[in-house]
Amino acid sequence: MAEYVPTPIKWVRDQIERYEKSGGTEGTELGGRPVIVVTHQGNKTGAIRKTALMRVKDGDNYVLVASRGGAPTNPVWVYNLRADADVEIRDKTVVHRMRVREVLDAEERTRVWALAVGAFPPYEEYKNKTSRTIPVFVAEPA
Ligand code: F42
Repeated sequence: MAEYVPTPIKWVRDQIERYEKSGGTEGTELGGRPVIVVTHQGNKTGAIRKTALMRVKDGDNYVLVASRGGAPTNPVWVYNLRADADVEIRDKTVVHRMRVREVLDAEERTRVWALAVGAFPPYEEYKNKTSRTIPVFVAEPA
């Protein structure tokens, strides 16, 4: 069984820990907006990794936005999802087994990006902060 290796970013690690330890009843927001926890597999270490993301719903699906605050480089969880599409998404007290796929179609990207900005307006600022194309994934029930 692979081992869970937490992120070195303390505030994120702490939020994920609070979220999960409370069974999804605490630590479920950022700035008053809902957050999800994505569990995925390290593509280099095979370790279990967890990432907190803003909750963006698209029907039964979730939209995962690799914004990393508009940083010039992708968050490395992108490479994990590209390598292994099987993830778990904790949305408060419910954990869903899901499969992710990267959004590469321009029309779909426009549609889901609008959903993302609706859920978390700062995504638009982040997009304008970097020349990087922010990777976007859709997670669908497995
Ligand atoms: N980040 C976003 O990009 N979008 C969001 O909507 C978002 C919301 C959010 C809400 C609450 C919160 O607490 C954090 C939030 N974050 C959001 C931050 C997010 O949770 C991540 O911290 C951020 O996106 C950076 O992700 P990252 O995967 O780049 O994290 C780094 C710092 C990290 O954990 N690095 C590890 C390390 O040891 O340095 C390695 C992690 C890893 O997956 N390693 C892989 C492996 O094999 O184990 C290899 C990866 C590779 O290099 O290929």
